[in-house]
Amino acid sequence: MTHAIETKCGVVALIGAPNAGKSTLTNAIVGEKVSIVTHKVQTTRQRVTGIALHGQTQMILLDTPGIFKPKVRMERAMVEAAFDAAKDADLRLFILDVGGRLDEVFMQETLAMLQSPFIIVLNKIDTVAPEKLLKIATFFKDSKAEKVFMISALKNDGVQDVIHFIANAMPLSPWLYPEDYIADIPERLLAAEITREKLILQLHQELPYETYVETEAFEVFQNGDVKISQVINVAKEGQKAIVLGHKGARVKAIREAAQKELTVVLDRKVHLFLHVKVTENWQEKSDFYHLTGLNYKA
Ligand SMILES: Nc1nc2c(ncn2[C@@H]2O[C@H](COP(=O)(O)OP(=O)(O)OP(=O)(O)O)[C@@H](O)[C@H]2O)c(=O)[nH]1
Ligand SMILES: [Mg+2]
Repeated sequence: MTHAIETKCGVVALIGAPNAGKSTLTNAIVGEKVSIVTHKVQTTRQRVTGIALHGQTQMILLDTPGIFKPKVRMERAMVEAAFDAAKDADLRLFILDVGGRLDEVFMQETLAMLQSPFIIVLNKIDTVAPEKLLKIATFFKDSKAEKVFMISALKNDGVQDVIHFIANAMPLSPWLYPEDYIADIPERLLAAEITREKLILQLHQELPYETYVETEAFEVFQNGDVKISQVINVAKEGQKAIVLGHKGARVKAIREAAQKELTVVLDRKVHLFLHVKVTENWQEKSDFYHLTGLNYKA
């Protein structure tokens, strides 16, 4: 008699404050970059699905926008997307930046909202002294967490232990994605995200939050090359000048960096075209929400 090998598969939500390192950890678990990362808060705006295999277990990772007190529509939609992901998951990872200011009220409130089972992941341990780490770990001593991990997602320190724990916690199930899948994101949205990452990295003001990138055309030519046309929407005329830069130098640098990465990610020659457009109040327009899968009515 033959036995089929039992496969496991489940959904894991990564939750935490903005900039805690959720996307960095998602990428570290997947082993490839599937979610954009920058030093600025609110980089991730919508749910991003990364997929990783560990032995016979497929782990579907939901990277989410940070949890914070939302003020405007887009922020409400982002926070809602994070909590929705947590609700659907088989396991939750609550990720904290141990190097940052530790807001006890925030931690308590988030813990109170998180359903079980969840684990706590203390990230960026490369930035603090062991005494501070111990103090933080003590804070979670009586929480309902299954376990507290101390890692550096950036330096890939401790990540294997987290992967191991997640894989063990997944339920018996067929895999939901083919074996070689590492992400579930439409190519147009992925392309827009990559450009947005380069945009944030090039701009130093508050401006990144006032922009959104939209892929208008994604054409594959006979020879396999792809032409991608995108619009960088900004909220005001003055912001357009900032994105363009002196004689268009900044948008050129953004274009070159994004094109280079897209060529690698899509594994084909990419011709990227960027247009900067003023779209007043884009955060109040429903198109943006439909494109990114956020709830306009949040
Ligand atoms: N030193 C150090 N930096 C880290 C570590 N993990 C992430 N970072 C950095 O922290 C910053 C934020 O990382 P992200 O992964 O974008 O954080 P996030 O939680 O996804 O942020 P949002 O999407 O804005 O909510 C980036 O500059 C990362 O390089 C770590 O273990 N150590
Ligand atoms: Mg992120």
